[in-house]
Amino acid sequence: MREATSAGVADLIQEARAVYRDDPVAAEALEGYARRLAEPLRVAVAGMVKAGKSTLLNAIIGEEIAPTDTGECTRIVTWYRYGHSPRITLYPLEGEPRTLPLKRVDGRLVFVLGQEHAEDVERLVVEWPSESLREVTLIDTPGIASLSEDVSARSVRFLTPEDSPSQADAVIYLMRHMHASDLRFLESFRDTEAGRSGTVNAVAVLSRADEIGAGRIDSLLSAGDIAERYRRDHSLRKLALGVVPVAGLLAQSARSMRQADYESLALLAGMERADREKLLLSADRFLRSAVPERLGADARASLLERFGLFGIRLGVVLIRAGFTDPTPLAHELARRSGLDPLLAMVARQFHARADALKARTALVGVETLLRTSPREGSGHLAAALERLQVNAHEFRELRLLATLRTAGSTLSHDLAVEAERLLGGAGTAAYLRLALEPEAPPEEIIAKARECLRRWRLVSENPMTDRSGQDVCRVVMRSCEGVLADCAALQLNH
Ligand SMILES: Nc1nc2c(ncn2[C@@H]2O[C@H](COP(=O)(O)OP(=O)(O)OP(=O)(O)O)[C@@H](O)[C@H]2O)c(=O)[nH]1
Ligand SMILES: [Mg+2]
Repeated sequence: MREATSAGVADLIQEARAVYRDDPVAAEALEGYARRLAEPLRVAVAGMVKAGKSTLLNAIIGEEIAPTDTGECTRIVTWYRYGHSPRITLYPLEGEPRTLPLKRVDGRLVFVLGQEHAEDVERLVVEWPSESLREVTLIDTPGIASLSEDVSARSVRFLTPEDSPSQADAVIYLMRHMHASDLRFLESFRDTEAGRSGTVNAVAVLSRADEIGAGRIDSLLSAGDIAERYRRDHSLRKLALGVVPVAGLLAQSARSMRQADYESLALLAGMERADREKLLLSADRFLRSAVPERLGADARASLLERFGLFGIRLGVVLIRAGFTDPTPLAHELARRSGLDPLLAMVARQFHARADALKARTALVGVETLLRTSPREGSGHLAAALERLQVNAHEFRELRLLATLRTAGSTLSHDLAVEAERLLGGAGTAAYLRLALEPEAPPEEIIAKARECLRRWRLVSENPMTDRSGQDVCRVVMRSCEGVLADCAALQLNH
């Protein structure tokens, strides 16, 4: 993002603070937007009840700190942000925030709410010294469409409030199958950002992917096929920037694998194949069987809870294929869980655009304020807001990407696909825009960017290209020029 845009948005907020200085509610909101600009990007993890949100969040952070049981805490919006030392703060709906004790049971963090009921808590904030939280604040949300309407409403209010921008800049949305209610939620998340800043800001996860083929060893392949189908699905394509299958439980447990897990898996790997297959036919059979003798009831239950039948089967296959040390085995299990492609997508789509996404949230905030409490003398604010929205190239890219995905374009299919890529639809790095290898040297980047620029100029000058097509060409050409300008600046700096 160009610094001028960031600075422009910060200035706009300052001006708005002067206009609204006698309105404490507006002033506080504006102060919040200004703070948000300087903080890490906020990414919420959302989805239906038991979609696997908290488990996936643990996998991303690399520690088991989000509760995944059925306790009160799963009903509270919980923020995980970077802090030098661990700390949990409870913000009640009424009264002062208070620090909760740090308690671990069996390696897991436990929130001790004391007298408080989930309904009376506005949010929990967990500060944690995890590297993965330096760039992004993750927010765990209670299940949408849960049996309790109140719990569901909390998430919806938090993510898609009616008269302010969403508390989250972007969403990782989990679904086990695609339901109408998933699409409805994604639609309303997109629509909170609607109006002139309309963009698509969610990535979708086909969650609990290991359960898709009833835990068979090829489950993740089937999940991959389904995700591919969803990716092409017309209604979802408009609402999510991509779909990836992830076995969150496997990812979480692999990242925190213990010696005891490894020993249990090794015992199973040592059994006769036919016996083992019979044993692993169902969770019930696995828990109740007397073989292998040395695998006690507690160890069985723990292994099943932590890895699921699929994870156990995969672990055994891998040990038999030569992964005979816990560390390489854990890495391989994590690799196969599908977590890395999700992290890469989040990095490409969210981290790389963090400044633009945060600036956009702030603009939506100021715009809403001007609409809901108009003021005498705020004309210059409205004009500055409009200038930023129309002229900042980052916002034009985001808007056009959304338009191409929702309304489509009059361009040929191939050109539309290339336009999406050049606008940063697959990520904003130059090599991604230009479909080059990550290590492409600057000369290659420059040559390809010039070639694209030439081609798109020809398209724009072609009499067959109509007005809306020309609009696309203009923004795409500007994106190509942006890549060239960045290369030139880099070379100057060397
Ligand atoms: N097999 C399998 N089970 C999973 C996976 N992810 C989560 N689970 C299990 O599903 C149950 C719910 O997981 P959570 O992570 O708490 O789901 P959630 O979406 O946070 O649930 P709520 O917050 O209560 O809506 C737990 O028993 C998890 O162990 C997965 O990838 N595979
Ligand atoms: Mg949860």
